[in-house]
Amino acid sequence: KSRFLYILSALTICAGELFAQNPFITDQYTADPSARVFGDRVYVYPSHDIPPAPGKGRANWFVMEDYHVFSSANLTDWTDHGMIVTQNKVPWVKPDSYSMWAPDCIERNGKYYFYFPSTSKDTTKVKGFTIGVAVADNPTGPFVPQAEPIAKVKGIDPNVFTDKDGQAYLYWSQGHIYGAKLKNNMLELASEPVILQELPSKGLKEGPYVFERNGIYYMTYPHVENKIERLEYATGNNPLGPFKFAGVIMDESPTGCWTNHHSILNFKKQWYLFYHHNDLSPNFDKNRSIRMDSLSFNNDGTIRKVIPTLR
Ligand code: FUB
Repeated sequence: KSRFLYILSALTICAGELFAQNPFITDQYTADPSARVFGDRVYVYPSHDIPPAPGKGRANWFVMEDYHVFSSANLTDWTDHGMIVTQNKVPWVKPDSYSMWAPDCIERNGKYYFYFPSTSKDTTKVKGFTIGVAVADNPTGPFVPQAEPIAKVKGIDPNVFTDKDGQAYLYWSQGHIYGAKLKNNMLELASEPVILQELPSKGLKEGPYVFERNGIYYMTYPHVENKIERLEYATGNNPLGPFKFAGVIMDESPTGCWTNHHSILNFKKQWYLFYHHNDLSPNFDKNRSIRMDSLSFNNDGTIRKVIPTLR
């Protein structure tokens, strides 16, 4: 009997190695995955971490020059469609700032709107990070960046949610999470930015990602209380809240990657959590890799905690 159990456990380990999918992009560093279903494929728009090098950005920090988009019809075989936006081709971005942080992309009326944060070269207009848009006719581009960033937005981590009535909302973070309505052109705010109320008040909150399921609006976000980010969520009846804290989606990294940043989507009747970890760079957590795991809900709409498939 013990020999049988030994063989069974060896086979299980081999099968795990054979079918292990995480991280699912391994030829470059990727982070902050924004996953979307367009047509019958999943498209992932991540940040693109590059290894630190003299003359490139700030030492020991995030170094991010451009964005790629990846797609898959089966969540196993991924195509890299190449670079879609790069810092020095965006008119408003400070050249060589290497600060092309977490993006998002959404479709409206057959056009694809790619939102990305970076530092502005015109500090008389905005100091630090702001958010711009690049527009394309296809999910893989070519994306044409707007000449100016979105007015009245200061911060990082854009996320766009379109409600059932067609109203689109832009969310972003700057210590807290902000939200505002977008105009139909998807390029300008249609309301004054507000800080979303009743999320936990202590600690950094960033990386908002909003979705709706069965009439419940889920505001999901990484939250730092003790140095490392934990994915949490809050729920409400309205896209701009108020939201009430509802639980933890994923605990802090047990191996110390201090950021996590995610998106949640439904593809072929299964929910998935996309997130990141520093699997391919265990000694430097600013070179991260994107991962995914399935996610499920309890009958009352609460989210079951996702245990990452870390090796
Ligand atoms: O990737 C750079 C920053 O790290 C993102 O904007 C944050 O959400 C964190 O993941």
